[in-house]
Amino acid sequence: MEFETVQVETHGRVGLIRLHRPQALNAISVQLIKDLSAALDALEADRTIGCLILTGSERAFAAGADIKEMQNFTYPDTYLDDFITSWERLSRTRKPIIAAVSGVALGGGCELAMMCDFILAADTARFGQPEIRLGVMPGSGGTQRLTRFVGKSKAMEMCLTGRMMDAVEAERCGLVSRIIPAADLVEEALKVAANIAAMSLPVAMMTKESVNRAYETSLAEGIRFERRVFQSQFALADQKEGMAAFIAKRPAEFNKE
Ligand code: DAK
Repeated sequence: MEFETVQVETHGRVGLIRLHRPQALNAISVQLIKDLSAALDALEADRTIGCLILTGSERAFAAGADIKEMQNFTYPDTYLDDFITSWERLSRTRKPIIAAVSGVALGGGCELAMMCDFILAADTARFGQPEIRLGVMPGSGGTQRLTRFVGKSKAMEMCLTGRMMDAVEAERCGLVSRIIPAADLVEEALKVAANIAAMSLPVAMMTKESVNRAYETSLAEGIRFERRVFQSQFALADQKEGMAAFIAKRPAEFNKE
């Protein structure tokens, strides 16, 4: 798979997408969103891929939307073009996807990371929503997702001042799941992703869907959804395999088609 602004590698059942605009700290251009969406489409269509990773370079996950490209956008450009919708492709990813963040994840970069299922952060990671300093506010979920991750007080402070938080603060407030030494970040993300990819793919996807329901519905509706999906899993060969393997004291072999 060849793209202008992202690189795609597969490692067994793991698909790794690396944002790649080194000259601009991976600033997110219209082309980058197109390439990212196409890479996601391809990896999601491939049944041998069970988990995805989105990462950047050591210096930058992504320094935000491309300010040089955005500077002269007009209101009709942003409203009539597919600017907003195309960014949402990442949040519609059905397979599990991990953000592996090293260096800066700012503005749209922080928003992309938050669209993933969880964030593994290098000890060098820095997160922020600095859009207000450019005379705009977060436009791709920053005010909504950051608030759900870290609560109103910290989200409000981050969005109103544009200050960055480091990896330790990000872990403390629940934005990232774990901090990893920068040199080991991708290797550790690959291990975590391989572990997830070895699970039953439909069960992993249903689990993701169910956790996400917690953000979108009442507790009673969410519990009902979870129960129905859980019940449906008894129709899967992977449920028979997982439980038989436990009883036989052997590793389970999921995803046999
Ligand atoms: N856009 C374009 N170029 C960027 C960039 C960006 N966001 N960030 C960095 N660069 C470029 C720099 O211009 C510089 O290019 P040259 O001058 O070498 O040509 C190169 O990358 C290296 O950057 P620096 O020289 O500045 O490097 P430093 O280490 O000194 O500083 C920094 C690193 C990350 C602190 C700094 O570059 C910085 O503050 N960058 C801007 C961060 C920022 O403000 N990000 C928020 C952007 S606004 C939307 C969805 C989302 C959004 C909007 C709409 N819709 C769906 C409608 C999102 C908006 C944003 O993200």
